[in-house]
This record gives sequence, structure tokens and C-alpha cells, in this order.
Amino acid sequence: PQTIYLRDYRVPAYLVDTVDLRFELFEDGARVHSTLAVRRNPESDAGAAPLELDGDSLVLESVALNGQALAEGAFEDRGDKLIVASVPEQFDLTVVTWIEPQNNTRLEGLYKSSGMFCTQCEAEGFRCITFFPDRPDVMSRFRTRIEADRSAYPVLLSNGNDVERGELADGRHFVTWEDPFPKPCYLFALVAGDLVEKRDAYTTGSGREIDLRMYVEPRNAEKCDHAMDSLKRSMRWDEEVYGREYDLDIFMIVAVDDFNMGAMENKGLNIFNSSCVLASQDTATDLAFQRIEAIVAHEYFHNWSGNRVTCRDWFQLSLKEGFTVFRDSQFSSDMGSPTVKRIEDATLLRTAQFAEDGGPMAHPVRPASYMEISNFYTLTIYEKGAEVVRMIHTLLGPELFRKGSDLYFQRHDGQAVTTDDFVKAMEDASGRDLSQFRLWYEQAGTPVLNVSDDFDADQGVYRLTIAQAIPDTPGQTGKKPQHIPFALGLLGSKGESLPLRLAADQGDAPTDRVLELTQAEETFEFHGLAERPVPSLLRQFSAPVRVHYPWTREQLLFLMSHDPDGFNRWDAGQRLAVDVIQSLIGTPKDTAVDSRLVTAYRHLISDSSLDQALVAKMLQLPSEAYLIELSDSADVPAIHDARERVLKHLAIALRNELVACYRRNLESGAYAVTPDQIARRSLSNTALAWLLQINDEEGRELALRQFRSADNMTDRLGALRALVNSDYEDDRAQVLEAFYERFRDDPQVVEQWFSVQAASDRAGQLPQIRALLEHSAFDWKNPNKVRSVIGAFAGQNLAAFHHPDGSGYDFLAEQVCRLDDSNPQIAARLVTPLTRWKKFAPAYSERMKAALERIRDKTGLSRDVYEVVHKSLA
Ligand code: DPP
Ligand code: ZN
Repeated sequence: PQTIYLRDYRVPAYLVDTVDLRFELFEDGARVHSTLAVRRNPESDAGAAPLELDGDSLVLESVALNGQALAEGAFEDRGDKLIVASVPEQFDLTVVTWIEPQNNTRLEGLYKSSGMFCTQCEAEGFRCITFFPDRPDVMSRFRTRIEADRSAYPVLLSNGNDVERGELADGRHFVTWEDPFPKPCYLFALVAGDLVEKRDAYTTGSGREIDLRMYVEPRNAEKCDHAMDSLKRSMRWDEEVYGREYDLDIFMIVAVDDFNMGAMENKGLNIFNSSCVLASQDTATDLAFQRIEAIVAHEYFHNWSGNRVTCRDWFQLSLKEGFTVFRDSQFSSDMGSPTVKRIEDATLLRTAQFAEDGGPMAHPVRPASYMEISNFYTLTIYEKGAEVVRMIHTLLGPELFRKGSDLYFQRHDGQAVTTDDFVKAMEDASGRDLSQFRLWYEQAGTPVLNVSDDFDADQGVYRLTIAQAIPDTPGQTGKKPQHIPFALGLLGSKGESLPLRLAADQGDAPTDRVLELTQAEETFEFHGLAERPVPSLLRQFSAPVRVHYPWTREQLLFLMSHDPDGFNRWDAGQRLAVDVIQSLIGTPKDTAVDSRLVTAYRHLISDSSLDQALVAKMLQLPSEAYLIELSDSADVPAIHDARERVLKHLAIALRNELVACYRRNLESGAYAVTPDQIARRSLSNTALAWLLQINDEEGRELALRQFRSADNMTDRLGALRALVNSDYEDDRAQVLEAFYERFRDDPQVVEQWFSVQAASDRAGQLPQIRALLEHSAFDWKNPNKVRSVIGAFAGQNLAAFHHPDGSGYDFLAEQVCRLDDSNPQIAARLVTPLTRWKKFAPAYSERMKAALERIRDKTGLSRDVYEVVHKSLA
């Protein structure tokens, strides 16, 4: 496979002003008639170059220029390109292709899912539908006519407004859609199926009435309310916070079961993975409700950050994804608990994105090269990209940031632009110089901040010295220091916030401030302090960096109870727990656990005056994945064992407090997804899980009762998970069986049932995983099923996956090879756990490497998997 470089970018030689599509949909295939109004690009110096269109898996039936069929020899069909050597300056090109959606298992382009036709065109799926300049800087107005059997496909949808419909011979019908907004072809969408329609309406700030419609399979008709409400909240929020109003008269959401991604922001016609949009109290957990709200918002926000202003090329992917993730996280923060949201975002970043940034697939937020763009829908592009935007927001403040985003949308509406254009708008609106800040887009790797301090008691001066270093990553060494917003506070011995007075300050000094780091090393002096303070560093996780500072356990305990910054209170607890767990790795079973950890947790569990949402987060011990990420040569079974010992020690010591906590938080009143209720359910289910880890009989009875009587999925699944992860084998089998029998007809719930087992060190050992793959509800063609068994096993059941005999690695390699032929995007995703092989102790890493080599040696490896495997072995 070829590597594509950012530096090779050239403007397109030809532009396409309009696209006229006609789809004839049949059971054995589809015929696509496409007429493009093409003209030479005045900004290109390619002159009368041949016209080159992209294609993939197409059967070409005919080509005509200005209505005249082209003879053999006037064009060349190379499979991945259609080349017309000689074309005038301006012309219509009509291409007819035949495709087979019913056999499309890659789920790119037009395919069938549960009997309906649907599309996924980002990034390069449109070329699987027809020959086209498949690049985001070619923006066209689309008109789409869909023809299909009326009884099997009564609903026919595409982007924009439906302008015409009618009957055809043989029980067929058609609908024509017109999208007035020019768009890149990756935003094209088509849906045809037997779907029920849920309607609602929204009135914009300027008084326009928008028709909101959801289309789902009839069995899901009762699972739409939450997404619809989330959509309306998103529309309101984007008007209030960003001044962005919706622009078409109709906004549609469709749910499909087979989908590679979470959802897709096609103009006016968002297509969602069912698991990211359908919810009811009985079938979806709190987590799912929150995720759905966030994803509906994300896709809706793309209408401006992505669709109205789009990417010039795929190296700029973070332009839309980083910005839109930032926007959806602001939204979620406003809808729920800001501190909890920040903890969740930072946890994902520190666990998974840091791992990516320290591994063989590390790449900058704006990559310089790729082989397969699908491999770059990563945590770095999305989550780190969002952190980069968030840092701009922190540096500019909310008002100037809004000025910057207004300027960006105004300046670039209708254009395909770059991350640099985004930063430039922020600079121009604020007057700030972000030239050094741009390194965040160019340099990969997680900056490491080493912080040291000293206190001069005579002068009352506290000096903080911060050194930054950015590790080497593939293809990048000797990096320059970055511009880092570093929020901090200083605490006095009674827990009071001390003034942060720098030498240059006049007047009152703040107790919370953001330092701007720009040098490899710099020292800040805080004046007027009577005693040595305890530093609270990187408050709110103000930058995606690692901070090293030698806090003592006493200081961490102090910050856990006194830091006014909720995020850092949580972080102090995490650091303490990490320290305690790490010190136990590889020690004898009876090594004592620091009793101060027990005291701290007792306080958290018992003091109901604390913010319960924060407490629910603080009670979660650092995950195995995070502990692995923090180590250089991980021995996973040893990490698993040490973490479990700490958990059991806490559970035994706090047994009575856990029972009391469980009872105190038992649900009363009607189910609602509010921060308060979410916290209560999280606390009671954590208590239950801990009690079952120590074979507590009362805990067992509470879990069984909760399983039977729960009126919502969070509690039902909480009880199920606690029992599945316990030593009560008979109960485990019974609840698993009962759960399946009740929900066997609901794919989203069956997926949860699969992953509870696959992620469990009790129910998810390799023979059991293999049995799940044989289960009648498992379906290799459905990405959600693959993720819920194979993904959950390799990503969450870490002690089983890292079995010392290497069987987990071999298993994963086998499944990757199997999936590579049918769905390369999903296969490439599944490789991820193996790419981290250098992180593990030699006995493990050698076997992981061998598994990667086995995948490498498969014949006919897809470009997707090829890139991941070869980069990992390089
Ligand atoms: N569907 C993906 C997202 O919304 C790609 N655009 O992030
Ligand atoms: Zn997105």
C-alpha cells in the first residue's frame, strides 16, 4: 500500500458543481446513474489534465460526455480510477455503475442492514457507490432520486428536502431529494427501508419551524424519546452558546444495526448505530443514556463544525472532530455535572489516548502521512484534538473564544479548510499569538512535566520549577517545547487557598490561576507566603500532559479532602490508590495495605454531605488499563492481583459501611437520568460489586433481589455484573440465563449481555469466549457483536487476554485474520491491544509480537490491517 503525504496536497484539477443521482434499488444489486456538472478549477495549474475519478468495487456500465456515449478507448477503467483523457473546460459526465449492496460486508458505501439499504461514506465510501472525485475539498449540490419496491421500502431518504415523489411500474415508487447546500461527497446519505417515523418539531431562535424525524424499525418505536429530547436540547444549546442555528427545514435521524462507527453527521440525515441512539429505561443504562445524548449532540453540532465548514483534506480531520468533541463535551458538562464530565474525559485521555501517543501508531493531531485514513479516526484526532481546542478556550477565555469561533464560521462558511485556518481565526479575533501553540497540532507524544519546588522561609517565597519534555515518537525526535496552560492553586496547612502572588503582580492576587509554560524549563516565584504550601497542580486537567511531582501520601490525603478543585480532589485519590497498588505488585499475598487508604475511603463512603457524584467517581479504583499505562514493563496478572487485593482489603474493612451505603442510595421515586440519581445508582452498584468480591452473603442476597426487582437497566445490569464477577457460580449461571431469556429479542441488550461475560475474569476465560462466538445470537457481520465479545475480551478482560501462555494473543490474531476479509475497518480496530506490545514484560511482549507477525503473514491482508501491523512491528 502507498503512503499519502500532507506535503503532496494539490488543489483539485476539476470541480463538480452539481451531482444528479438516480438509484435503482433491487434485491440482487443496484444501478447508480450519476451526472456530474464538471469544470476546470481556476485555482489549479493542472490545465487540461485528464479527469480522474475514484472508484472501488464498481462495475462500470457506461460513460457519456455531454450526453454522448464515450467509445472504448476514450476512457480507462482501472478499477480504483476512471480516467477520461481528454475533456473540455466544462462538461457533463454521466456514469452508470452496478453495485451489490447485499454483498457489501465492509459496510462502506451502500449496503444492507436488517433488510434496509443505508450508506456510510466517510471517509472514502462514496467511491464504492459511483466514480467521483472522492475528496472533501470538492463540494457539490446533490439531487438524488431513489427508486425501489414500494412495499419492501416504503421509506426513501436522502439529504435535504423531498421535492418529488411518485409511483412507477411493477409496484415500485420513487422519491427525489434536493440538498441546497454544497457538500463533499462524504456527507452524502441514502436510506431505504420499512421504517416507522417519529415526528417532533423545533422552533429556532429566529422563529423557523424545523421538522424533526426519527426513522427506526417498528420494534424500536418506543426507544426514540431520549434521542429526540437530546436533539432539541442540542439545537437550543448551539444557538445559545455558539450562535449557530439549524439551516434546513428537516432534520432526520435513522437507526441501523450494522454500522462501523457510532454515528454519522450526513447533511440533514444523520445515520446512527442503533446502540448509540435507541434507549428506554428498561433496556439502556445511565451510561448509555448519557452517551446517546452526547453523540446526538456531536452529530448535530457537526452541521456547523464539519458540514458548513468542512476539511480541506483528511489530514485536517481534527478540524471538525477535535472541535466537535470539544463542543459536545461542553454541552454534556452543561447538561450534567461538570466535574464528573471532566473526570471522565481525562480518564479516557490518560488511559487510552496516552497509550496511543506512546505507541507505534502515535501521530500528531494533524498527521503528516497515512496509508488508510480509516485508521486515523483515533483518540488522538478526537480526544486530544478536543483538548487542544479546550486549551485555546482556556488561554483566550470564553468571550474571546466565542469571538474566534464566530469569525471562523463567518470567514469559512461553505469552504473546506485547515486546522491552521481555525487557529488563525482564533488569533485574529483575540489578538493573541498562537504560533508556538500550533506545535500541538504538529508534534505527537504526551508532554511530560517534571515539577520541583522549594520554599524560602525567610523571604516567604515559594518557587515552582517546571521542566517539560516531549518523548520521541515514530518519525519525530528532538521536539520543541510547547505552549501549555497550567492551572494551579496552593493550599495552606488548614486547607485554605493561598494567594498566588507573582513578583510582577499589583493588587489582590488570585487563589487560582493559569500559568503559561513556553520554555523547556522555567521557574515561577510566589511571594508573601508564611508557610510551605501544598501545590494543587494542573487543575481541571488544563492540558493533556503527565505531571510528575513527589507528593507524599499525607499530602495526597490532604488534597483529597481539601482541594477546592473537584477534579484534583479526585486526582489526588487516584494518585494515592495508584501508589498503594503499585507498591503491592509482586509482593507476598499478606503484605499490609496502607491503612490510610481505608480511612480515606471510609470517609468517602460514610459522609453523605460530600458531593455524591464526585464520591461515586472517587470510589472507583484506578483501572487495570490505567495501571498498565503507567508502567514500563507491565506484568498484567501481577497488576490484576495487586489491584484485586486492595479492593478486597477495602471491602472487608468497610463491609458495614458498604451495606449502609447501598441501603442509603437505594432508589426511591421515578427513574430519571439526573446527576443525583446517576450518582446514587453508581454508589449502590459499586457497593454491591465490592461486597460480592468478598463473598458476602448479605451482598449476594441484595444483588439477587435487585436483579429480580430492578425497574431499570442500570440496576439490573449492575446486579448481573456483580454476580457474574463473583464466586457464586450457580447464581451466575442462573442470572445470565434469566437475563438472556428476557431480552433475547433486543440486540442492544444482548450486546451488553455478551460484554458483561467477555469482560469478566470469571465468565470470560478463553473457552467461554469461544463458546460465545458460537452462540446463536452472535453475528460476525454485525460490528457491535464483534466488539461486545472480542473487543471486550481483549480490551477489558486484561488478565485473561494476557494469559502467560499467549493463548489470548493467538485468539485475537485468529479473529483479526478472519474479519480482515469481510470488514477490514473493524479488523484493524481489533488489532489495537496487540500494537502496545512494547509496554509489557518480555515474556508477554514476545508472544504479542509473534501474534502480530502471524497477522502480517496472512495472504491478501487489507490495507487497513497492513498499516497497523507493519507500523507496530517497525
Ligand atoms: N461518524 C464520525 C463522527 O461523527 C465521523 N464523522 O465523529
Ligand atoms: Zn465527529
